[in-house]
Amino acid sequence: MSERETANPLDVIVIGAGFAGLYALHRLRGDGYSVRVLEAGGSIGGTWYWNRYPGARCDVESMQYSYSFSDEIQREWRWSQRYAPQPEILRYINFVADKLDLRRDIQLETRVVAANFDEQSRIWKVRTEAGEAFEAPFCVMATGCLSVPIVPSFPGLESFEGEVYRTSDWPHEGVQLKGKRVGLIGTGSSGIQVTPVLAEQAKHLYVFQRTPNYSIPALNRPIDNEYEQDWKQNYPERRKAALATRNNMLSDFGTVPGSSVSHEEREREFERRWTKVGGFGFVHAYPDIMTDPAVNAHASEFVKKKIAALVHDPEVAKKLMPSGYGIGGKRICVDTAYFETFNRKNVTLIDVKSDPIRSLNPNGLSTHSQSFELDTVILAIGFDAITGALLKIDITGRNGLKLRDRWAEGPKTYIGMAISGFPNMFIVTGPGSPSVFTNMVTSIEQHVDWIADCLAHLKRNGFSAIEALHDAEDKWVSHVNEVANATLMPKGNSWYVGANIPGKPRVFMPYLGGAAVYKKVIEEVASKNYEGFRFA
Ligand code: NA7
Repeated sequence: MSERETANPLDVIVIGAGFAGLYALHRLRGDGYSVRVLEAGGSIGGTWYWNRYPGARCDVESMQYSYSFSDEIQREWRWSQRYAPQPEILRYINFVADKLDLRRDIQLETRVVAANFDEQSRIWKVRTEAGEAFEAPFCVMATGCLSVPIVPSFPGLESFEGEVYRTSDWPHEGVQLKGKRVGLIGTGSSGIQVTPVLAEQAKHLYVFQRTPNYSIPALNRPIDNEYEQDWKQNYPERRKAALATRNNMLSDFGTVPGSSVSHEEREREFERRWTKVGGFGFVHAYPDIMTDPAVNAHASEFVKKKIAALVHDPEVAKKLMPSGYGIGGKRICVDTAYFETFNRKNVTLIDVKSDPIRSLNPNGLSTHSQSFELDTVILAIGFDAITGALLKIDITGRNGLKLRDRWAEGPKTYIGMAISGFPNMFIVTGPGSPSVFTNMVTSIEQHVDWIADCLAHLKRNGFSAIEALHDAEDKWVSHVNEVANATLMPKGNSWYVGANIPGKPRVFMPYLGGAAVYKKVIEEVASKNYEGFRFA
């Protein structure tokens, strides 16, 4: 037991100090609990602490991708761009932490490796990599949806004599690429963001692409005073309105089904959104874009046509065009001059689907039919998404039940926040919640507030434990699957279904019913005395 804990018994252990953990600390401390946040990183910020590769940027607009709980904070902070770059988001997070005096309850460089629920005492016992122990009746998992990078398994990687970097763990001091031959592996969101910046710095950039992605121009721009003031003056109403949308964010959502308008009209609308709206706003054109195959196919073809127009070499353009899945089948990317970058003389695209990577060697990388001499290899190969961080911790619930066994066939939660057999443990934006399909910051606030209200309910009623019921969980999981299967989204080999991790059960993990519907569901659960839970 840590000294600190002996001196001051904890009520809640929060694991993770990203957006979720920080707000959990603020809210729960404010409610009078003694809280300790344990964070693996050397500083706070979670996703925005680790993913500091050049070009890293949020795909949700800055004025919305920020905490809403404090009007003072949202008025005081000034965003510079429509889509904030990573350093600015990290500065914002640190600003909030200082303003709310959060740091005194956060322990950094503390990786949690195990959490056991002691049934007798109804206490979670948490152990860290360094062997420290913490105890508290409640545990909040604020461990993030994209926080466990995939460990590369390229044969010969260790023999490579150049430098190897991961976008998900970029050196704080930056990387010098001038004059270097750089190989980038991975063309997901991270690869697509980093490519144009690497191309400007490197002597030559080789992009090793396995699956092409649908990417929409961000149309990023500086925030002008008028736009900022408009938001700031209308923040309360806009935040409220955002909660009534399917993504917890305001966007130019089309309401007329794409299937009910002509091909020409859709074409005009896609064009308008591509050139004037940008980013996710492109797919917000029609409510049936992810459900109607014809509308989805039209949007997909439109993007491919744009790629053909942007990329001068038709062979390269063809390689960059997704095939075999429609837009949304994998996470849609948002870029700044990604496709155009392949017009540069110092950039080469290599299709490693048709010619897979065989190995790395001291001087570079070999595919089955070619060899590339490289000075630097950059890995942007993705994450063990949504469940990775939870399963990395050895979590044991009642009766010695291991979460790893419980979820062997895929994650099961009740309303994305609780797991049957694991009392008093809450997940922030867990599997079975809308999570990555929403403005994460808003969803985080919503979850933390729900959890705090739930703890208040326990206190009021003199309960010491709460646990999701097996039946309620089963019903929720069936509902999550049913809703996902009514869309085209589970069809792609995406990290949404765990397809990027060999052997991971293929389950569509986020809830696709929409954030507004989900809000009603969780509010109703609470209003019905936490229906679907049992208390002790
Ligand atoms: P992603 O989106 O999972 O992308 C990973 C990329 O790496 C993707 O193009 C993969 O190809 C590729 N990859 C992974 N393993 C290999 C191997 N072995 N060989 C070649 N290529 C490989 O991760 P990101 O970090 O870009 O983005 C994650 C999320 O962060 C993003 O969606 C946003 O929400 C923010 P594949 O598609 O599997 O064929």
